[in-house]
Amino acid sequence: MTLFSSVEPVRFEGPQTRNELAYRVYDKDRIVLGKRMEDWLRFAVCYWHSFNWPGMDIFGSGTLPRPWLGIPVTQAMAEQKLEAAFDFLARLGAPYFTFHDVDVMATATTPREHAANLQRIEERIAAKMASSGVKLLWGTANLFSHPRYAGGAATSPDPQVYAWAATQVRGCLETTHRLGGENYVLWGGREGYDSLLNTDLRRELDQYGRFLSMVVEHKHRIGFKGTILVEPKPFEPTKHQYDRDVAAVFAFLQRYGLAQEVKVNIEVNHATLAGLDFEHEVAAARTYGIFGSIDINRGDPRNGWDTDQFPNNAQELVPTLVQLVQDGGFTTGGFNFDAKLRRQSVEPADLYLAHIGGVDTLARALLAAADIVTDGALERLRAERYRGWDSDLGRQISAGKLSLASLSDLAVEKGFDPAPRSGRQELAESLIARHCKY
Ligand code: XUL
Ligand code: CO
Repeated sequence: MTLFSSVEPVRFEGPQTRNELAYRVYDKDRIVLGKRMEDWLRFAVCYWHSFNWPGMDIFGSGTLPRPWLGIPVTQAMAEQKLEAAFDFLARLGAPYFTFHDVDVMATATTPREHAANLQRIEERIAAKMASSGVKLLWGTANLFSHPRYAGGAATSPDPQVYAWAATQVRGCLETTHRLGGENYVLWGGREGYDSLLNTDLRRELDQYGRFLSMVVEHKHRIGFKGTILVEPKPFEPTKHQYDRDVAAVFAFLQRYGLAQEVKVNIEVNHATLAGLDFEHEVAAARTYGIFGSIDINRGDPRNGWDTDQFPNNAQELVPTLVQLVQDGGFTTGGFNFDAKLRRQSVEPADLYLAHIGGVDTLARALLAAADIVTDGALERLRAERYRGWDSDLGRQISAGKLSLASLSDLAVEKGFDPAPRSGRQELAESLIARHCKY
């Protein structure tokens, strides 16, 4: 018996069910365009928000019953948490989970103790994974909570802090590898600055570039076949985070020769904090060839911070799901619920209700996207808009056959007078809306 045992295993019961602890749309074995729903969504429950977060905020302490939390966390507490976490994962029917090193292990004070404690819980996690069949989508090291990281981890002004970060990442990458993790994530929460006045920007970026190169070197040394992912976010906790969005990460990867080695883990609420649409970030990553995985959540449109709420608006997610369906799905990535309960959601059932709502939202968006891609009208509308590029003129420009001068000469000679044409934006928007019927 754990905190989460009071809820029966969550099953698909269809849209008519009156049971709130059932899936209405997510039917894991339902085939959508040749692939099981579970294999399209590859959803994960995150350890930190679901099992490690006690519901505190900057004005108040924890509200959620999480009896395994405390300072320090002992091995017994870490094991009690693991028991509860895997009970929840199994009852929810989650195929994957994600974790930070410090989420799962007993508190450590020295680098040696850190490695030992992680190793100790890893064996327990491995046993739980084997008996439950739950897989690891990704692991990551927490390089932002401990006071030592206040000035940054890989961008710290202190090389001993940098070495501590290396210890944590090495340990967590190796643990992720041994647990069969499909990706390894780096979110640089403290890799940025609060003031440029005390910051050597060039030095910090070079340190960070070297750190990421070491991670990639180590990945190959140990034979980890998963994907290394950087997670963009513009700010919070720092005023400016170096990995502010997909474009900034891509520029960084190119500068340090890592664009073939590292991809991105895109989070909805991070995209919106950066003033960008989530689907823009996904489109940018696909364009640059660095799309990896998704942290699914949402912000509050009237709050300017990372509220990490569970997604509940399928229509908002359809433009992203259309892209995913066009690509045939994730490769090593998945949808990780990097989302947390509100402070008043104190009952164990609330964690189930939150995830069920989120998973059904993804399933709705997937079904709508599959219909849109099958129907083809959106793709035709787009193709029609670029039709001119199939002409002789378009082909010659694309093939690089014309110089600036020859092109301008041609325009003058032919007297080009192109008339404005409809972009059909309203039609495209209506098309998305009318397919959202699940
Ligand atoms: C923080 C965030 C992290 C990363 C993992 O905003 O998204 O939880 O996903 O470190
Ligand atoms: Co995240």
